[in-house]
Parts: sequence; C-alpha cells; structure tokens
Amino acid sequence: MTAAPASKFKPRVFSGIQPTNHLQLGNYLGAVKRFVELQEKGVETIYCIVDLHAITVWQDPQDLRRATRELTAGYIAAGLDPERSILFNQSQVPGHAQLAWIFNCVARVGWMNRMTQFKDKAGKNAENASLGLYAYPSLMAADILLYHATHVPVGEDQKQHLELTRDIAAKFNHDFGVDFFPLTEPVIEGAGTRVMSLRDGTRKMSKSDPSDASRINLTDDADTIARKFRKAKTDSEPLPESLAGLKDRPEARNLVNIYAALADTTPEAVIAEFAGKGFGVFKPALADLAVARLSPIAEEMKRLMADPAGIDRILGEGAERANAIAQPILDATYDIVGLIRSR
Ligand code: AQP
Repeated sequence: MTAAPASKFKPRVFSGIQPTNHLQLGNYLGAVKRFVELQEKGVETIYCIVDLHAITVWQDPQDLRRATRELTAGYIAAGLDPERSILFNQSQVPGHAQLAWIFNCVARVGWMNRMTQFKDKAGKNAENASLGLYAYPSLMAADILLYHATHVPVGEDQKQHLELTRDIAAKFNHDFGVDFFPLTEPVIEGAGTRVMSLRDGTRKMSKSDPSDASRINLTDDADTIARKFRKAKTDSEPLPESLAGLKDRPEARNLVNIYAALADTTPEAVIAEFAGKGFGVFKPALADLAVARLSPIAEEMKRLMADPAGIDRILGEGAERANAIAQPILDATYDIVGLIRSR
C-alpha cells in the first residue's frame, strides 16, 4: 500500500461488494482476501455491502435480503472482524445516495459514456438499461469519498471506476477551489486481481455469469469444487518450464494464477513446482488446495447464516459507526456547494 498523494488525509481503506447471487472465487481473491490483509495491517478499514449498486439491475427483494446477509457472513467467515473493521450495508447510511447526487452534477456525461462496465452490463440493449446502472460509477465515487478514503482494494475490473473517482474528486476540488476530497489510490496487487471464467479464459469470473460451471462459489461444497476444476476448460499441453510459456494459454494461465493466489505465492513459484506436469496432476492439486482454503469459510458462513438477526445487528452497528464518519464530511460538502443546512 503506497501513500496517497494527498497526504493531509489519514490512511483509510474503503471497499465494497454487491450482494448479487453468491460470492465467487474472483470476489474472494481479488477483493475479500485483500480486505482481510489490510485489516491485519492495522489500517482503519470500512467494508460495505453495496446494496444500492445491486439494484441497478433487477433484484428479487427476497434474494436481495438473502444475498446481503450471505455476503456479510462471507466477509466475517473470511476473517473480517466487525470490531476492527466497519461492516455495513450501504442503504443504511443515507450519505451515499446524497453525495452521489452531488457527484452526478460534477461528473460529465462523456465520462460515463467511456465506462466499459456499463457497456458490458447493458449489452446490446443499452437504451433499456436503468439510469442507475449508467450512473453507477458516480455512486461508487460517493461510497469512497464519503469517508475520505485514501486506498481502495479492488480487482482489476474496477480500475477504470477508480480513475473516474479521482477525476470526480479533482473536478470537485477545482470547481469549488478547495482541497477537500483525496485522490484515492487503487490497491490492485497479487495473482488474484483478475480471476477468469473456468469455461472461457478471456472472460472474467462473475457472480452473474449464466453458467454456474464458470465459477467457484464460496458456498460450493468440496465435491462441487473438485468437479468444476476437473471440468475447467484447458488445452492438452503440460505446464511449461517458465511463465512465458503461458502467454497464449489463457485458461492454463488462469488456473496457475488461482493456485498462486490461494497458496499465497507467485505464479512463477507455481510453475517451478508443476513444470512439465499435465492437468491430470495439476487440476486435482488445485482442487485440494481450493477445498482446504474455502471449506472452512463455507462452514463458518453456514453457521453465521443460521442467525439472520445477529447479522442484521452487526450491519446496524456498523452503519452507525460509518454514519458518524460520513455525516460531517457530507455536511462540509453541502456547505462547500452552498446548500443550506439549518438544522
Ligand atoms: N473475476 C474477478 N477477479 C478478481 N476480482 C474480481 N472482482 C469481481 N470479479 C473478479 C472484484 O470483486 C469486487 C466486488 O465486485 P462487485 O460484486 O461489486 O461487482 P463485479 O466486479 O461486477 O463482480 P461480479 O462478481 O462480476 O458481480 P456481478 O456479476 O453481480 O456484476 C470488486 O473489487 C471486483 O473488482
């Protein structure tokens, strides 16, 4: 983690995940595992369940409630401690939506038009996408800047949105002649920053991919994990002697990266161990490693999910703590913009 350029801001980490479907391995390796590492470093950490982002595409209300609690359980089961990190769902802190509106008036339509995630998610029928999906990056900037967060751990796919967050902060500071919002640094590090689909090494692993076989869900049992890795698309060559030999082999490269991220090592070290071995050897080793790492998390999630009221309590307490940081920053923002607060 490098220091944010705007050094008047004390280090504060913020990130979030959408409560859609089930947590998948890419979310875990690209985001949640990093969240835990930053918590363990002793930095102030705020982790959100971004339910307002989730509803930018249709969510069944029952499923949304289930996914919100399940994601909270996933955070805690993976090692986030509600005492040391602030854990809450976005909609319980009204400042996210309020600051997002201000940023809707700062960000330019042309900036939004360049966002590749909108193009991917809206697909061919962009005219029919929700206005919320289009404005998603502006809400994401509000999530981060509402806390004056200096660092945001995310997967590679969020890099463009983080750049936009910096653009919004810089334009706000410039327009109003202040040095109020920090230029937040993305934290995108390690072998798990871009986990790809198990069915297509050119597409990222995603919660919403229609094919369940394309991803490992954190709720999958050991047999399902082993089967999905066994059936993962690969070529017929053995693993090469060096990383360069994986250049045009996206599926093989993906499995090596996943192994490295799960084992807390580098892809180079994985290649050194498995060079010359075929997937008949590598896939079972990968499945065993994944089961060893993920099964305890799945077990703990199950235990936590048995007490939904307990999860809701954690979210409520987290929201209070989050709001205590957010409200003064929102009030100051309103003041800078010229909006009167008379109570
Ligand atoms: N495949 C991935 N590899 C590494 N990191 C990933 N992330 C997502 N997929 C991968 C990271 O997980 C965090 C939370 O993502 P999100 O739920 O807010 O939205 P997303 O990026 O759109 O993730 P999904 O799984 O693809 O969700 P859906 O299908 O609902 O849109 C982010 O830090 C992201 O980088």
